[in-house]
Amino acid sequence: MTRTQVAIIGAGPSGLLLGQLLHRAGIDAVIIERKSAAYVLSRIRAGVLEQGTVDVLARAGVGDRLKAEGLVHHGFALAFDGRRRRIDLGSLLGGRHVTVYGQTEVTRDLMDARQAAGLPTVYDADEVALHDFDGPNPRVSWRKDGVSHSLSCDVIAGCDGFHGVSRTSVPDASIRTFEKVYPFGWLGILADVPPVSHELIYANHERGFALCSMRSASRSRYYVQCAIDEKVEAWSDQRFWDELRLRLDPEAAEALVTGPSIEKSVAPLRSFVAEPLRFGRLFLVGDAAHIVPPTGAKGLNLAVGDVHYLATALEEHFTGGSQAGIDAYSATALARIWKAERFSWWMTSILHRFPEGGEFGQRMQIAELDYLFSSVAAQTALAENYVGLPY
Ligand code: FAS
Ligand code: PHB
Repeated sequence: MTRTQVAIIGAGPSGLLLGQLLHRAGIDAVIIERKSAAYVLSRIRAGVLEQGTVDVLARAGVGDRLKAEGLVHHGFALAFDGRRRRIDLGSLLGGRHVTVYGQTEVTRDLMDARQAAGLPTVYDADEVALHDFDGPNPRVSWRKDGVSHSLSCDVIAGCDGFHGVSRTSVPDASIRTFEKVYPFGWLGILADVPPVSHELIYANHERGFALCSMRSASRSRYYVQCAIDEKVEAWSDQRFWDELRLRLDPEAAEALVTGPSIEKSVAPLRSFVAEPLRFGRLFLVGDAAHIVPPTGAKGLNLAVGDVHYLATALEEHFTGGSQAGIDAYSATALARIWKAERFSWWMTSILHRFPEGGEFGQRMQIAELDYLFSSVAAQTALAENYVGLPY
């Protein structure tokens, strides 16, 4: 294996989905992944899929299990001031909705499809490096089991996440980054207990933000806002359940079913965008290009949007000889990315405790939430961003 059309760096959702769409368009691609497949599957991340994401996964031929097992949600709740109010996505948006289906399952479906098609994926690749992507003969090299490898290609897709090698391979003078680091993190728990509610609950509480989510009718995913330097070791399951219960409205606190954690972790929150997303034959995709605080459930969905744009552009290029799509990729993707960055920042700003914001800041949050539930226009704006803006 010394040449392919597209070298994809990273076998997370972005890389696997791009590989799947390119395969269905008859375009050869090789995925080079730093970790093992088991490690990639062990990461617990996103849970809410936009309708656009569901449609792209169906187009990629990996939508069957999602259709059978995904939970369609027509609304979600915002809890504040001791009360819980519902955002009725269905009535606000004429039936549009979101689907709850864990990123782990999306990744598993994509891995299974790639394996079934016998497509080349290199796992446990060390020292992955990108070469000559500013010219006509880009190349990717890596080492595996002590052997050096080199792969020539026409295009490199940097799908290797925030800590990957692709973005950092771009000369500093050629890239601009925009970043906001939030003064807190999320402590998340996964447990085989029934969810406290049939829909998600986002809670603004004086002790801090909390989120009640799920993966199925028998597996729940909960988060509480925590200190930016919080250590997961300091949180027994019992301490987590006690803190979560304190942040829920009385009905939810009463209904909460607790149990042993399957996974427990702390995630930092940041907003981040790199511009542009194209450097000669290198294209940045997903978390390699941008990060959002998970409050708006946009991270995975934004990655799918990037993949949709790039796969369409590469198909036009390789099968039709057109440059238009790849020339427009960066501007087209960034227009949608920045709108999702705004929404994720806004959801984070109205739901979390910001100590430095003081009493006035907290009153602004309550005013924002009160206005939201006094205005159909405001609720519709929230709803259309939550279910996903058009591609
Ligand atoms: P990923 O980071 O998923 O995948 C990148 C892949 O590249 C990884 O497999 C990595 O091992 C590999 N890689 C890295 N460096 C490499 C190198 N040098 N060479 C080869 N391979 C390399 N989004 C939500 O919508 N909701 C959430 O609740 C949510 N929670 C999150 C919690 C955490 C802790 C994190 C980190 C992210 C969370 N996200 C959430 C966002 C997340 O779901 C991402 O948007 C999604 O994983 C993006 O997918 P990728 O772009 O494929 O990046
Ligand atoms: C999740 O289920 O992990 C989840 C759901 C919605 C969010 C963030 C995370 O906004």
